[in-house]
Amino acid sequence: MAVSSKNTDRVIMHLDMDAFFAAVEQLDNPEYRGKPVVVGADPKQGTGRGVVSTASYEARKYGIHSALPISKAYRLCPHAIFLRGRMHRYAELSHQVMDIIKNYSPVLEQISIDEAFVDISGCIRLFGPTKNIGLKIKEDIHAQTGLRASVGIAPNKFIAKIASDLEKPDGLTICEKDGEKAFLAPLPIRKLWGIGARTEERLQNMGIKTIGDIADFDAKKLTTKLGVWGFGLWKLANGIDNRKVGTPHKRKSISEERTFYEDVADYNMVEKTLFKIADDLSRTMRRKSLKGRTITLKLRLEGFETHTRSKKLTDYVHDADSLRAVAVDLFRKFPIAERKVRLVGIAVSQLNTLGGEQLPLFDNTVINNEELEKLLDELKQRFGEKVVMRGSFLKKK
Ligand code: TTP
Ligand code: MG
Repeated sequence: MAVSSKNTDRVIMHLDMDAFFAAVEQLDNPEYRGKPVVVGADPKQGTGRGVVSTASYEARKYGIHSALPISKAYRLCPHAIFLRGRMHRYAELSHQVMDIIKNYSPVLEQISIDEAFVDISGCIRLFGPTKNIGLKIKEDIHAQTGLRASVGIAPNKFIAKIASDLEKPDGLTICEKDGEKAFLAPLPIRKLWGIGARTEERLQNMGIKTIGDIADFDAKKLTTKLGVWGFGLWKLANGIDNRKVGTPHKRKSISEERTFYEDVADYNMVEKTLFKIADDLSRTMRRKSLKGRTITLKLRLEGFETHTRSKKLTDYVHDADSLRAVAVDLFRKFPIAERKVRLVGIAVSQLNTLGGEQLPLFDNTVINNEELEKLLDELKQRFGEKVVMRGSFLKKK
């Protein structure tokens, strides 16, 4: 199979902050430095529910990592410092970091709170060879925020992302142009996007262990075995990826959920929690300028039995009232048979971006409901949760 595309002459950087939430806690609380810090749910002496958001590198030595049940983290290292997390502060530092990077190149695509791709092709003349740029950005971030980042620089996004992870923490890994295949070849296949344990096993059964093995495999055969996806993998393994920085990755859904401290039989409480989730989710969606048409209720019952129920609407929505109404309706219709609830969540899919339009703050005499909600969000963001409340919240039931 012939390869039609080659990497263009671009230099892409991927930057990922080290142990981000935990590092911020160690920054703000010097007494936590050098110690195992775990940010996540309350461990409650080992009986807590929920999961680890992240762990400092000191805590990772005990086997603690993101998404691990918090009770397990507690068993692995009971003397760790367990913290709930302060999203506002993390968001603040995230903005600061992104602003520092923008001094080097405006072509920046932030992909999570602590991660971004940056096209630095244009700044090589100004700042010298790629290694210097990487070092300078890392140093700037450290000098201005006190935090450490790991950086990967490569001819494309795919390799830059792999590279930033290779020497974490405080890493700087560079893959030069025309060195793509050699760079990737020795790496294990699980470093490729989308390869989970099952595909890994399947590929290993075909004698494929490294990315180099995929690159050398017959592309046609791989496509026959794995479908179109196989060809995509083969291209990546050969170091080919022409996605531009700034191409928004299309998010499929957005969701929010809560685990109860104890399974609850009080369905009123479940509905109240759905209200709170709808509020938070609506706020996040408005901040990201997203609307969606399918609303899904997620329900986990005692014994870990998980169900979802969805409703497709005729309009795209993101207002809290719609999310609440649909979620509660789906919940009321669910044949729950007096079982207790462990977790509830709401997801919104079939998303549509609103083109990031700006809210005209006070220059608009007529403010509709949607604009009002956005305005309240802005005020809350600036002055804190409790500064404003909608009239309907104050009404007694
Ligand atoms: P990551 O960059 O995946 O992790 P990290 O920065 O903590 O550590 P690393 O040095 O390996 O990059 O995620 C960034 C932040 O996002 C992380 O600090 C906490 C949050 N997060 C969660 O809340 N839950 C998760 O499952 C993950 C993976 C991250
Ligand atoms: Mg990180």
